[in-house]
Amino acid sequence: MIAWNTAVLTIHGWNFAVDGQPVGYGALTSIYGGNLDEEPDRRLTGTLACGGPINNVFWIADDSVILLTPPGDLDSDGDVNFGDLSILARQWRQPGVDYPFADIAPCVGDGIVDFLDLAVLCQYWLEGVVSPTTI
Ligand SMILES: [Ca+2]
Ligand SMILES: [Ca+2]
Repeated sequence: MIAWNTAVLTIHGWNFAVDGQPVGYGALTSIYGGNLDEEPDRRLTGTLACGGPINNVFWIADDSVILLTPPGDLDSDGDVNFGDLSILARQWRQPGVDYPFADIAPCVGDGIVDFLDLAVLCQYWLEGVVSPTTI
């Protein structure tokens, strides 16, 4: 993965680690704040929201951000709270065609926002709310 300029890449999942060090939910940013030539390669591991592994070298530079968020973080702000519940409620019993997309369960969606989707929010409720980190 390469992120630079002002790019924002959001990854929903859990058990994230950078270079083998466990990290919480939050923003991965450039170490030196410069261009890609100045940044070391780093490795991101973890589990994606749909259960698949992530194990990738990444480079990040400038003001770009890789945001690590829990499943159910519908507004991609790094946590699961009332903002996400509000989005889900507005799409309740609908196909979840609005953005942000609330049809998150089963894994790739099933065409309806219902209790399966609500269950994901409940499972990760308040994850990321306390002390989001910049790594
Ligand atoms: Ca959120
Ligand atoms: Ca669904």
